[in-house]
This record gives sequence, structure tokens and C-alpha cells, in this order.
Amino acid sequence: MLQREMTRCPMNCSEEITEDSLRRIFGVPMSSTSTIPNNATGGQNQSDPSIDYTFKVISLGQGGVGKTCVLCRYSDNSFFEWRISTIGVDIRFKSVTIGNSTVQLSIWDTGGQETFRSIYPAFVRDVQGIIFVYDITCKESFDDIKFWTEFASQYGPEDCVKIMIGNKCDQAANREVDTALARRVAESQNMPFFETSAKEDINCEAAFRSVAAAILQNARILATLPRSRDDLIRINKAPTTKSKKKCCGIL
Ligand SMILES: Nc1nc2c(ncn2[C@@H]2O[C@H](COP(=O)(O)OP(=O)(O)OP(=O)(O)O)[C@@H](O)[C@H]2O)c(=O)[nH]1
Ligand SMILES: [Mg+2]
Repeated sequence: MLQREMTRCPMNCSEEITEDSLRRIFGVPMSSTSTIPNNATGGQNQSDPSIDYTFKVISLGQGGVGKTCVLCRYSDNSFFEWRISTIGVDIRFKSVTIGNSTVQLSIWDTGGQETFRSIYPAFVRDVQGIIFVYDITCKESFDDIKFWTEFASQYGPEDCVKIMIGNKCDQAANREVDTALARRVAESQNMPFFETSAKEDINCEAAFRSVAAAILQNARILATLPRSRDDLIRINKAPTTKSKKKCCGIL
């Protein structure tokens, strides 16, 4: 059973762990195309008036399944063979145009190592999209999706778009997860399903676009978001407030 207390400071001070404090602990290694989000909800782009909405999307899944590679393929069209485990979270941004709308995706890439799992409740609670990733050559990573979907149900918002990705589909000879089974599992939870290969550039863009498109079509989710163009006007008029000093000594 996942506990709410996991988002509390490990030193037992009363302060809740926030994205800001985590950023101070871990730092956020940024890609060259990234910018630090300017609020704790994942970064409205306040300087680009062509952006209609900013959607916060998070990827979840076991370590090594290729979450970072799928994202790098989508955001930079790059791929790396070597394994560099993501420490905490990384963030990348990508603009996507769907129909008449231009959306900025702020994509939060999580490290899958068990040590980091306790910090993610703070990250999933205000997302608009969640991408569950497993590795088609690793049955254990597919079984782990159950943990992540329950995690998302417990800590994520009621209304958010969820999809499931089976990555490394270029490795057909080493397949351990049957495509039809995975599709049934995804469909039983109303999730679109994609098999992707970050290495061979298969379906990575399609997966992210489908998330953006599904959020755009969801009136309940959109109703919770400011339109960035409107927000720009509101932000420009807003009086500046001093940031509150944090009590938490280690954070
Ligand atoms: N063959 C193949 N290898 C891949 C693919 N995607 C990722 N890999 C490899 O899988 C390994 C792990 O990839 P990462 O993207 O770092 O995995 P991750 O899920 O981000 O791992 P954590 O950050 O530890 O959670 C790397 O060696 C990648 O080269 C793919 O589509 N095909
Ligand atoms: Mg990673």
C-alpha cells in the first residue's frame, strides 16, 4: 500500500516535498533544448504567445526500459546505446501542433530505480498525461506496470490521459511480452497502446502526439488549465509577491 507520507521530508520536518525542493536536491539535468519550468505545475511558457496550452506529461516505468531514450528520440531525434540511469527527474519540452492548437508538452522523465519511487507522488498529482513504459524483452518490467498504474490512480489526478508503451520492439528475437496480451491489458484500462523503438525510431512521435491530442479532446482536463495566451495577460498584470522562506533545513 502506498503511503501519502512518502512526500514528506525524510527528516520529519512538517514541510511537504515539492518539485522545487526536489529540484534543489537532485538538480535537474536539462537537455540543450530545455528550459527550467517557471512554476511548480510544470511550466507555462509565459514568453511564447503562440502556445495555446502547456500540458504536463510524466513517464513512469521500471529502470532501463528506455523512458529517456523514447523521450530523446521524440524531442531531439537522438538515441544513445549506453545506459545512464536518470537520477530523480529530467524535464524536456517540445511544442506540437495539432489541428489549430499549438501545445507545449513539458515532459517529466523519471528514474525507474526503486529508491526514487517515494518522491514521485509530488510529481504526478498535477499532470495531464501519464505514459507507462515497459520493455518488450523484459516480462518483469511489464508486470511492474501494475504497480505504476495503481500508483497513478492513487496519486495522480482523476482526469488525466494515460497510455502504455512497450519499448524496444526492434528486439523481436528477445521478446518476452506478447503484443496482443499487452494490448488487452492496456485496453482494459482504457489506455491507447503503442509498441515503440527509440533505437529504430518507431512510434515514438505517434505516442507523444496521441497523448497531446487526447488531452486536447478532453474538455474536463482543459477546463482545469489556463490557456497560455490568456494566462500571459494575467501574469503580466499580476503583482509580484515575495517567495516564502522554506522551513525545511535539508531541502
Ligand atoms: N534495442 C533497444 N535498446 C533501447 C531502446 N530504448 C532504449 N534502449 C537501451 O536501453 C537502455 C536503457 O535506456 P534508458 O532510456 O536509459 O532507460 P530508462 O527507462 O530511462 O532507465 P532509468 O533512467 O534508469 O529509469 C540503454 O542502453 C538504451 O540504449 C530501444 O528502443 N531499442
Ligand atoms: Mg532514464
